Amino acid sequence: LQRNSNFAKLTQEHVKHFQELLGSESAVIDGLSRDASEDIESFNSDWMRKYRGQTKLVLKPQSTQDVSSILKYCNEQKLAVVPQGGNTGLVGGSVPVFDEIVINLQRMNKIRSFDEVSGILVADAGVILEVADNYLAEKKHIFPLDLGAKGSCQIGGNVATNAGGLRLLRYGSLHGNVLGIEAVLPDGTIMNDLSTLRKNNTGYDLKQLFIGGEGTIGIITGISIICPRRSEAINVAYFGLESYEQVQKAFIEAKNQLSEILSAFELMDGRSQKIVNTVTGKKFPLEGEYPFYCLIETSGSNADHDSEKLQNFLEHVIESSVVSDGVLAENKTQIQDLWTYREGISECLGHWGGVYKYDLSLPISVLYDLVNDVRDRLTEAGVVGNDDSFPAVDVVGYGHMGDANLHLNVAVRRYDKKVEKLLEPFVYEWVQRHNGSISAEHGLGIAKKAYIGYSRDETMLKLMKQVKDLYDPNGIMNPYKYI
Ligand code: FAD
Ligand code: 2HG
Ligand code: ZN
Repeated sequence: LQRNSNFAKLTQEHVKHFQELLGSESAVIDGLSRDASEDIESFNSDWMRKYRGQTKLVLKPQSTQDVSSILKYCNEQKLAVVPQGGNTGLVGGSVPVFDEIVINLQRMNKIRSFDEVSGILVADAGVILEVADNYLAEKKHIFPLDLGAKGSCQIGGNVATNAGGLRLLRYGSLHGNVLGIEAVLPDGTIMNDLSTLRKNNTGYDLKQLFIGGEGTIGIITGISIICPRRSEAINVAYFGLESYEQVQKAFIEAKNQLSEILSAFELMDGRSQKIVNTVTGKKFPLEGEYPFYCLIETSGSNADHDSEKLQNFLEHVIESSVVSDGVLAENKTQIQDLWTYREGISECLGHWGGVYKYDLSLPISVLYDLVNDVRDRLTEAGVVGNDDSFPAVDVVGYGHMGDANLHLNVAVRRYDKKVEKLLEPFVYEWVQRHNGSISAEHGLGIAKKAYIGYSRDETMLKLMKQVKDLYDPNGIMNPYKYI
């Protein structure tokens, strides 16, 4: 990959312009004049520390108008930019590849309005997901998205990646929940589609292009989103199972018996739980060890009714030998503790140095076969094992079972060409053969750029390129990424 020479290189004059434009000097993290390389490092490298750019400038606009002025100037000057939220993305989309200017939304962090009757929240894109959810909790509502990175990711970043997360099976995707978007196009045009209408059939629904667009056609500055009532009663159960067959049976039973109160059905294989146990030193929630575990959450309005339902469900699945053992959280602390066994996996996997990550949609019946096939493949090739001489530590599978979304992760001690060659294109071909998607919820960024063809045909790619060219004719918006 080479730097596109059509893009201008940052000069003192540009920096001076931005300093004047944004007022306070602090809006510019590192101009050419100051050596603040330490400061800038965290904006240049991603959460996994896998991708690293070399920007010399981070801009932190405080208003939609700021974003508009910045982009207008960048477009005129042919300065390439990268929109950045909480920088928790897992496909290298939020950091520069070369010297693109980072436009970080962290200062655009105001809740604009909340309507208690409709449950519609309007907020700046830079509001941190957990902050938005805490605000909504006070109003007895819930943000219809939750994920492990909630303490750092921003709602604008969530929308830009069309994040799925832990409760999609209950609340649905952002494509349905986001009602409006305010975004700035590369030429500085403000697209005000910040509708708070639930229904609005007036032509093309252009905001959908920004949902999951990964910052390639504009910068989202505000969103309006419909938020459900927060459930009074939350219950969590964690259980161990002997096979993936049993996991599928448990899922059918959960839908059958817990139906409208089911809010999460998550899958963790035994190896992923072993890794959480090894890295954190936390003891397993259950006595014995099992090849598979599931975490079920229910959210409803009647605590007694819900616990009874869950209790009955657990008794039933244990009696019918679908589930081997299970535990029910008895209070908030235990609920949170059980969730750490699921939410903590990602971070723990990074413990040895690196991770090859695959975020896949697959038909549920074959979902775990891929993990077995990949593990066999790496084992046969002699690259996975317990001591330092092996590049790979383990192959694990976990994910959002309720959405048929598998996270296949290969934890490694070092990134290794041999391991990489064994994994790719093998994984992508496997997914294509089973009519899956190479990205269920993380997006493509730079990590999956070369593989989009496994999930989209030539016609689709051509149409996407046409959209990109229409919105961003100079190509300044998050270049070198998937499009
Ligand atoms: P960033 O990482 O900053 O950016 C992501 C992409 O969006 C980039 O391409 C960037 O250019 C673009 N972007 C960011 N803000 C804007 C904006 N305002 N306008 C236009 N483009 C923008 N993802 C899931 O889907 N489900 C999960 O369960 C999940 N769990 C995670 C758990 C952990 C521990 C971690 C580290 C990540 C997880 N992720 C998950 C991935 C990540 O958190 C999400 O993709 C999240 O939505 C990214 O938000 P962000 O603000 O950090 O965006
Ligand atoms: C999750 O569900 C996230 O925990 C992260 O989507 C998955 O790290 C991963 O591969
Ligand atoms: Zn996930």
